[in-house]
Amino acid sequence: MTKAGKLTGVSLAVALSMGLVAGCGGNGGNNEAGGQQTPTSSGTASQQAQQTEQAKPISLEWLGYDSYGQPNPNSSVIKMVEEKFNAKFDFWYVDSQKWEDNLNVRLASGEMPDVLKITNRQNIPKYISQGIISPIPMETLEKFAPTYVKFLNENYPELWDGVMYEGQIYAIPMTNLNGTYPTVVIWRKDWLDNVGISKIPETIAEYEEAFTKFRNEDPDKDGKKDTYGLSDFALPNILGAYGYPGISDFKGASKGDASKSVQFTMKDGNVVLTSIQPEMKEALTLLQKWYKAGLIDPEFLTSENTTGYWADSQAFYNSKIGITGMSMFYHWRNELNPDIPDDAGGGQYKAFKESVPDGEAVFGVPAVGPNGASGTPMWDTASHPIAITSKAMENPEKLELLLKMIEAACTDYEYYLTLTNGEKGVDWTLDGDKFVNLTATDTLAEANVKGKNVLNAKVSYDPFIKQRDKFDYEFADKYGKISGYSAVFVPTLEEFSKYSNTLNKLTVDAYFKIITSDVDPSAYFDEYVANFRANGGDELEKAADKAYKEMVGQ
Ligand SMILES: [Ca+2]
Repeated sequence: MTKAGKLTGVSLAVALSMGLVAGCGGNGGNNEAGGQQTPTSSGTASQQAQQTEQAKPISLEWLGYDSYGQPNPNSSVIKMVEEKFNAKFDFWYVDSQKWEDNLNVRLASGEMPDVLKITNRQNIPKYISQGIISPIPMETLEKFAPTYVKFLNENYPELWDGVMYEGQIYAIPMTNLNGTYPTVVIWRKDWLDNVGISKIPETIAEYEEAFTKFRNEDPDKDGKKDTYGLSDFALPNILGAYGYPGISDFKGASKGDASKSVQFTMKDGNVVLTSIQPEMKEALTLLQKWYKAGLIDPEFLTSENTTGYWADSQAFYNSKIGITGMSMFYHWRNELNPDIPDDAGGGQYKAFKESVPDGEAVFGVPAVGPNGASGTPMWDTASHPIAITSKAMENPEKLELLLKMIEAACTDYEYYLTLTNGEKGVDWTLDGDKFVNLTATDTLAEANVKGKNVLNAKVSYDPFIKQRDKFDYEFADKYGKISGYSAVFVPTLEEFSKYSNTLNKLTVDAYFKIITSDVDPSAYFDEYVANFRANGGDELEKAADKAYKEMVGQ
């Protein structure tokens, strides 16, 4: 049905554009006349009716963006897209601070946009059961957005999982380039020099040697034994030398954020919980040894971030520890951008240099463990996917239009820049190859009003981003391409809300206890695992495996 309709539309459009309609009144007019009788005698009138019908723009009720401000329908960006695609946009605005609540009210009253951003992928099954979103056939995606599909398949294949239900695709994945760079490893290079280590440590043995010297050989040369190797920000890196880090953020987990310790990974084709894997026993055994040897700052219990922005490490700024991490390449960017006046590097690098002007902070790599494992935790590589609603699916041209817009956003650089950065010559310009942002100070709301970041449907196409923000991503590619661990996406589970707080607490208590006391790591870890399983861990793991397999259609 839909296919036949679509083909008719296409062939008519082709006929019109070639000026072939005249003379084929009885032939081409049959489907498009909206069921009305078209007398053959009034050929000219029916041609005009057809042309008007054909020229009528496809309208889209649009909520395919992060709505910080209400887009001005007369802005040049919106007008440009409307002309390019013969489209008419009707913008929904949902306060981004109250997105879920405000959107639910409108959906519940029977209203529905055509294009819908899915802020929380966990909502997909709910939207399906409410009849709000419809499956998108892969063949349609490949037909109208081939470049985008190829880009996903080659760079973000994992993202299809999060938009599926019972094996069908319900939204178009959107990507987060920064999430592809694992959290960083930052060393005090001047300390390494001072203790006679010329190579940035790479293996667990090399890490241990550096930490031992940092503790015992006065790397800051003040004559006092007042330095340590590491604190909490480097712990996931050390766990990662053995396997998926059972806690990805010790501060967050100990403050009760269960998502920092209750995570899933795949083992032998099954979804498993990370913190109870036997590799963690080995890692914790090592950390206990390091703690006893004084290599770990005892204040790791309350975190090296004692105040301010979460990525700040006061212990590192104050020359108490020789390694930090947990944050992104741009936080610690230590090369200055010649195009930014008075550039001082990334925010955390700047803070460090203000505290220790002669200190040297450099990028390292995650420790490689005895079996070759290594990696730091990664942020999500997914951004909010974009769905088409069941209302929009009544007219196949709407999905087609959405996909053509997505395809254009990853095949035409200047078009992409217009969608994300505004009007050429007004909001941005190109100086040779160099992108120059003329309205970088726009707030998110101001940007939306101008039509920036509204009609790209959240597409963020890596090759274009790297072309636009060349300095940043050349830097990122030089230092940030290290190994990392990213969690498997699992749909909403009742068991997660039911058990995750208890499980997080058990994990935090056990990990801290093993590191800081002289319990037998092996026996204590086994006891923890048994406790964890008995207190909902087992049930959660089984539910997660089942939900994952249901989602991908296994
Ligand atoms: Ca000292």
